[in-house]
Amino acid sequence: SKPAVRVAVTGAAGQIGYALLFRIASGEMLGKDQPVILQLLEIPDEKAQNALKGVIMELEDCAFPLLAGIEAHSDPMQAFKDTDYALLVGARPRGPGMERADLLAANAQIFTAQGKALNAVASRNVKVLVVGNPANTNAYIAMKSAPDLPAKNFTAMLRLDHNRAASQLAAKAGFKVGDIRKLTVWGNHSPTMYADYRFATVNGKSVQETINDQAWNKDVFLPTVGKRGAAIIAARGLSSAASAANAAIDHMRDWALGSKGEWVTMGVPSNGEYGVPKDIVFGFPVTTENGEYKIVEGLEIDAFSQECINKTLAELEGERDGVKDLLK
Ligand code: NAX
Repeated sequence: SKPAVRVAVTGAAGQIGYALLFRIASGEMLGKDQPVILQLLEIPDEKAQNALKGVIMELEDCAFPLLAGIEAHSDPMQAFKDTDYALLVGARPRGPGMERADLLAANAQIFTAQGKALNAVASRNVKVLVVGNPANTNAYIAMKSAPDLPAKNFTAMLRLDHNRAASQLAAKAGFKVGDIRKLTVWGNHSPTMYADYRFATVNGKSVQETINDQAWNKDVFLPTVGKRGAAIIAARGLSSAASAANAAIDHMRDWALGSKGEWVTMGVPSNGEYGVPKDIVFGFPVTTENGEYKIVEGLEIDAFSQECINKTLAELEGERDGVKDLLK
């Protein structure tokens, strides 16, 4: 059988961690023939470490044949040692009365330390997915803190937005969600993201022509997808966890195993594509093959789309400028 790969997960005792780890261990992320060693990171706090112990007991009790080892850590330098995949889920949530700048600063500290640790000890081919919010800017910070690793190894999760958009389109037009191709979400994982189905098809037929309702796009679809996270908090009293874990699995699986020519959405550092300044971590349509992603280039951007892209880009530039001094 294949040699085991190392998968680091931070925030492992949190809600997303609880929905994620069992699926990684059962082979849903990297394949049913790929043994994994889980390297789990939580904060040193006693309660978090105890909760992590409980999660590990449950992982053991699943007797997953592919689970070749489990480690619990409170230091990223140990958790990221030789890791092939790193899912950075743990982040500082926004507390009562916390300003956006405080949130950025608290997370800048976490993702600077974790980027440095990845730089020092991870596999040189490590694939990093940042889930913890603000995900795009946290990925940018980790990337900038890891100058010895290729920038392209750092990605942020836009896949939940992509999957939410697909599900809304399917419900609107009676498509099977799995038949939708060439959908994408541009920009920041935030309500400013731009879910774009202008290129989307179902069985070769244009989704836009089938729906043919620009008012629905602007007044219903985009706000519904953009505010879906808030709607789930309002309904469940907790933020989305299982759907977020599912999107993380989709993102990593497609990156590692290939999208077979299909588009998927990933937040990746720009090389200047579509006028997005270099290094901004931005949601783009990508295809993946042999462990590498490629941004789909040359798509036409109409005036409405350009306006949407400008808005989400302006937000990301603001976040980047907000952490500039913290990155020195
Ligand atoms: P929880 O609060 O349930 O769990 C987070 C866990 O991370 C906690 O156990 C905490 O102790 C741990 N943690 C905090 N700082 C850490 C550090 N420096 N190192 C290691 N562990 C650390 O949150 P959960 O619901 O699991 O959400 C986790 C993150 O995902 C949040 O930042 C959330 O905003 C973000 N989300 C991102 C999404 C995306 O699409 N990109 C969607 C879902 C989710 O809202």
